[in-house]
Amino acid sequence: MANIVEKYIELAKKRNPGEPEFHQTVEEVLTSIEPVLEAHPEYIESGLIERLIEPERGISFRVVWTDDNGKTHVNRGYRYEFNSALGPYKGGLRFAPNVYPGIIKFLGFEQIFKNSLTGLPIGGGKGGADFDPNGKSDAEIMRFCQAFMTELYRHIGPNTDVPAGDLGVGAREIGYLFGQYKRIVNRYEGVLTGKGLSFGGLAGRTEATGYGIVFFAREMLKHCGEELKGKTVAISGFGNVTWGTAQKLNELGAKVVTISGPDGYIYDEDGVSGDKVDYLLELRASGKNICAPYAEKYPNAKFFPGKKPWEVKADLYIPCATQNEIHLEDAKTMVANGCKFLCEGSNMPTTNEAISYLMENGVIVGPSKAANAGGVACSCIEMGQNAGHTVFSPAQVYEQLETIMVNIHKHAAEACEKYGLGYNLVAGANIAGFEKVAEAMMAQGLV
Ligand code: 2IT
Repeated sequence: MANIVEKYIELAKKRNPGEPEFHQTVEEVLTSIEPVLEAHPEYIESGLIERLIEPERGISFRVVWTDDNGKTHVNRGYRYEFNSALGPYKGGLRFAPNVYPGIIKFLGFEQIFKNSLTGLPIGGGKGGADFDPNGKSDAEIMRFCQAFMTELYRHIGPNTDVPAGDLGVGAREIGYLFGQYKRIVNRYEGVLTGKGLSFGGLAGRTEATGYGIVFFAREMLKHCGEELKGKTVAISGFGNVTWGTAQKLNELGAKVVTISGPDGYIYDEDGVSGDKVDYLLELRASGKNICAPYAEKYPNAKFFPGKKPWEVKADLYIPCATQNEIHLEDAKTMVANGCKFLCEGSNMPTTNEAISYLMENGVIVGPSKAANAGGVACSCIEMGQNAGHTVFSPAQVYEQLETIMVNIHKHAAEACEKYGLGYNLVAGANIAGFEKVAEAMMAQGLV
């Protein structure tokens, strides 16, 4: 079976040259599901894996907009509609200068299994543009979003493909994208999630990803006979996910000692709590140089320019910034510092070599596709709220979110157990996510 899996990994590399992020996730997922493929030869016979690694549809389009000085700019927009076996394509839009097909395909592929793990009826997709929102005026952001949607609208719909935010796409961008969609199609419908509360957005969606990550981490610790209370936690990033994560960690009695930005990281021995957590939102709005202003405002905090927080001694590490922020060298430092738990907040923050090293050295790893699924789960609840022409209360949302995260952990833990892999959540999440998609694909025939 190892040979067959190797063959598919090679196929993905050959068909998608120069896209290492996509190769990385295909390798991670396919290697994990080897035992399932052994138990189900019909999956191989029906070309299921070959179909799974090929997006159902990939759209690339020109986005033309003018800046405030009247200068014309041309960007490239994308939407990869990866898999619709479980429901309409669902996944965020990322606006960042490094966006190219390899990033969107990695995120879209991850999204298939993440969405499956939520237990909700959503397929996998992802999109974005190589547009840098940093330093742009509000009017420029609006014109870009309108130009982007002027092409995207024809490919999406509440029962077809429902985008949301990701890095560089927050409530403001979703608002502009929604306004343009509505203007073009002349229908008021839940075609995007992460909307503002005044026009169909879900209470709690902003903090949902971070809260979900902490619920997942709590379940990991509980499984190992430990609790979050009193634990020291090193986290990275400064955006919505970091904010929600820090908030919930504080609420559950853990101590957050780091945050990070493009300029380095902050070590705050007193804990990032109270108004310091709210201050993250202000930092986020500024978009750049996070640490220097934090250290200025809270002089007890230490600023380590150009460094990552993984050199800090902590009980639990939660990367919340972006992909591949933990490399093998970081993993070695973490193990040397006695790390026991890593819970991935951002999508694929750890390289495959780093994950292997951590697991070989007894670290429990909670993979992002399971741990950060609370965001997309709440997006699906927002779709339901819009389709039902109703409004859910924050309490209703939080209760569902917690139940979903507890179940994701349970199903991932059971899946690895079932295949004799012990408590291996990386394999368990891939297997549990895959099993449901595979069953649905088999039932729907060769499409
Ligand atoms: O990575 C993710 O799960 C997201 N950016 C959220 C996707 C969504 O559709 O809410």
